[in-house]
Amino acid sequence: MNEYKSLLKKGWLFFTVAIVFLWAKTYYALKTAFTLDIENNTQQFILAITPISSILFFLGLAFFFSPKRRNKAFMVIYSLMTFVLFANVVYFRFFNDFITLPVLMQYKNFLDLGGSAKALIHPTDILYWIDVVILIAWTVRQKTKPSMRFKKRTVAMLYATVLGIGAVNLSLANQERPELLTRTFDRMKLVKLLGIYNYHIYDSVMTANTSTKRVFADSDELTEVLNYVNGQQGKMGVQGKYYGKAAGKNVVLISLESTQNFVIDRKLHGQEITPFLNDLTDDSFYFKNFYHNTGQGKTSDSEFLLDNSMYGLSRGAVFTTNAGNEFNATPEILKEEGYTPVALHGNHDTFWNRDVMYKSLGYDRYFSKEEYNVTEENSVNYGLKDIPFFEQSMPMLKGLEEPYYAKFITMTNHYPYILDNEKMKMIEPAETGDGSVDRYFQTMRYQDEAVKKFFQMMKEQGEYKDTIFVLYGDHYGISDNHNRAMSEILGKEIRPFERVQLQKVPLIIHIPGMEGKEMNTVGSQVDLKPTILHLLGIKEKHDVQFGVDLFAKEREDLAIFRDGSVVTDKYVYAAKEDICYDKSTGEEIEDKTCAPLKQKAKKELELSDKVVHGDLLRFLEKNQKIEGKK
Ligand code: GP9
Ligand code: MN
Repeated sequence: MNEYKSLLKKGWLFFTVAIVFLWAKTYYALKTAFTLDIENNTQQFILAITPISSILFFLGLAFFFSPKRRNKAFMVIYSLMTFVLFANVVYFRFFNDFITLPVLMQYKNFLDLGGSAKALIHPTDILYWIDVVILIAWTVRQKTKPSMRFKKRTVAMLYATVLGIGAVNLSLANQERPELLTRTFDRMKLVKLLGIYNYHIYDSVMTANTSTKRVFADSDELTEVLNYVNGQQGKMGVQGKYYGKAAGKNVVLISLESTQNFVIDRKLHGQEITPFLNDLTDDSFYFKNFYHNTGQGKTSDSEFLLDNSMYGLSRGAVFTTNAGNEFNATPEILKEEGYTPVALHGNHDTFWNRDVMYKSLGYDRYFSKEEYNVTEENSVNYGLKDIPFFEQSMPMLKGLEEPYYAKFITMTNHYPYILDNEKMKMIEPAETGDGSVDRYFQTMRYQDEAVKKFFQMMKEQGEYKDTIFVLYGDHYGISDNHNRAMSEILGKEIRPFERVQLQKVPLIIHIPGMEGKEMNTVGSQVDLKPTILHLLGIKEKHDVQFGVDLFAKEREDLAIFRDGSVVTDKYVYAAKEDICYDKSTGEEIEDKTCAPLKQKAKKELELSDKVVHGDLLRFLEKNQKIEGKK
């Protein structure tokens, strides 16, 4: 009994209980909140030991504080670790991904999240915080007694244990996944094999690393990039069949929020989900094998791809991490050709750092929430509903000097897919029992109606026939976390093969007066810039772009995803699982068939990242671009 008392006195019991609490909830989160896909016993073992070393390491830091402050320091560290865990749990529910430091820098966005964030927090989440309350109460009660007092030797032993467990963890992880630390795009594996806390240490090191890249970058690196983009497929000289066919016309871009291609021509309860878009595809170029290449930057990534023909980053959003870079974006190029480039969107101008980034991209004006009349009734979720958004945009469009390049970004079809008014619900929800999936069809149907109205108004305003319309889905709306409901909707099992192809988003290029055509070409958002510029008859100078005009005859059928997955006309390579499929049969085939594709994706993504991290286009400005213009 005395021994027990002395342990209690020295704070051993408190320390041990805290470790067990934190370990238990971390392990619980790793097992239940994240889909980590544990393949064998070693991985299971890693998962169990992986939180221990980091928990001991961080909580142990409290011993470097004076005994008086120790309890407080201990609880601050404990709460911070709980917060990190909890934030990841909530983030994962929607993004199916882990938080990175650059994502945290976008905190301004999170403040705006409102309804989306609330929908992601469950009542049972209180379990993640109960232990914090218990431990704080315990330290308060203990106030008069000495706090954790361990001998120096004990603390040293504690850290030796941290090192020991850490080393075992790392060597097992390396066995499971060679090159784990260099394959940065695979956050899922990092968390699975290193644990959530160690993952964040790794992520911080990576962030520091990339920030130094700009400082050390030089123009030789740009030469390497130019050699690649000029060389591959001889793309610089390739002119599509429709080159110059829309010269001098206005360009209207419509970013369709969370719109995946599977909704096109699909019926629910015997009703079309997107009746207007379905009709529009008949007299447009409809690309039905078109993919998004977005990463954590979501809509902003799709905008970046659209205007620059470069990839977003593997972590964070270029819009927030590199808004000060030099770019050679479509708005800037078109402005030189006499166009008025503008963006229109019913959310705050700071969201995704758009106010800053649009200037870097060369937009003349950004009509944001501040310019619209946004009321309680005409807004839902993030901001202005799509129909009033288009309605109120019409006079703004009218006031622009022609030709214009106008990017409309819709928003109502955004997670958690809410319509607050019965009149907006033009189709019954689906009945899978998964709320997000079920409501998705209703907001989608509403978005379709909004686009239909917009086309009508363009006709009424007399602007329709002088304009070309480019409509594209910005990124997925239904993440892998909803595979059960999605397989019910699609009537088939969702394997990596299907999951990759579900990343198709519609691309509809409508040129009034021109006949429609269904296009089988495999392409992605990175191809939009050259496609649009070629339609307008504008030839690239010395430009860094990774995409190819979708109408170019010799173009390779290719879509490279941000995570390294690849789709061609023949193969589907799922990077996450490292599986190669035959596209026509859906059967798994030998790895080596996909090896060159995998290599190419790696190379292309690396080069694109190099340009962004090193801000390499600033060198282009000085040498090649000027030379090219002469
Ligand atoms: C917000 C809208 C949605 O302005 O673009 O952003 P997302 O969450 O889809 O990236
Ligand atoms: Mn979006």
